[in-house]
Amino acid sequence: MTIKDSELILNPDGSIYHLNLKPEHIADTIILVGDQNRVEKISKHFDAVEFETQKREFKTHTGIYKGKRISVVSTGIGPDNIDIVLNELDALVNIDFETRQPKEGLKSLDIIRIGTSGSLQKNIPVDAFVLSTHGLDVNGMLHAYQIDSIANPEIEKAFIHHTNWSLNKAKPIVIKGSELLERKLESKLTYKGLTATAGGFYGPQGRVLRLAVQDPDLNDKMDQFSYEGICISNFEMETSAIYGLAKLLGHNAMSLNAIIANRANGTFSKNPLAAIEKLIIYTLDKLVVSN
Ligand code: R1P
Repeated sequence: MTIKDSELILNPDGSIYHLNLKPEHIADTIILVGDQNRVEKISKHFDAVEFETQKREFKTHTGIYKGKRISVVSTGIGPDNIDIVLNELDALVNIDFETRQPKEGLKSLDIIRIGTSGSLQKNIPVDAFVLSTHGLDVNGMLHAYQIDSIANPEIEKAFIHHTNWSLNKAKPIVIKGSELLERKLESKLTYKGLTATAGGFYGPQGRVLRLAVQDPDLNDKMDQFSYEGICISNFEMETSAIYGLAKLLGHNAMSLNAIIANRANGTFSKNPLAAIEKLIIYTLDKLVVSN
């Protein structure tokens, strides 16, 4: 089946619509960051940067770190942007742009998010690193896809029951990250847990400025939720969307977040930039260790 011009949109130079990339521009290992200014904070550690581009919030640097080819791509904020980034990265490796058809023998990318996040647990302090064993999707973007094969109905049911989840909101979905990448990236420095992914920063994550939220107790209930020893470690805006689309498309994904706020005790990191820098160096060095 040929994919129509309106569905797979290419720029006049043959690059993909939003990311502005051609297939040869990306490595098989991709680091995703939210903030476009974080891209050079990673690529400054590279031995060499071979390619750079930016369109809107989507900035890419591809280069070599200690002999390994890596691309760093900024996603901007939120699950809607992840829909664009994951679909376009997959198209770059798994769709032939000439014939506009999926390639035979699909390629799997390693996709690692280096993000910032708020902890929901008192015992996960600011400046800690969290590795997300699962994404807990509470934003709904993934419901546009056929997701039965990636869902975890038992944990989802337990979460819906525990929080008395409103039927007016998107049904929560739990998606597991890549066990392969989890083993590669974990250490005694990484706290582990379920990472909740919201579709907004304020109300959707229970922050009240001037507007009342639908369930003011939701963060406390999330903090107390536990399923067979798995707790909800943190709240951010990308992980579950990355895990869901990566799994559906056949890629490996893992999310690491520097905790810059502790929502349970109301504290904020004194030096968030230093916490992120530490996580960047930690992740780069873990990625180049051979298994
Ligand atoms: C909100 O301020 C943004 O910061 C977090 C959230 O997930 C959201 O994208 O991550 P990044 O620092 O990676 O963007």
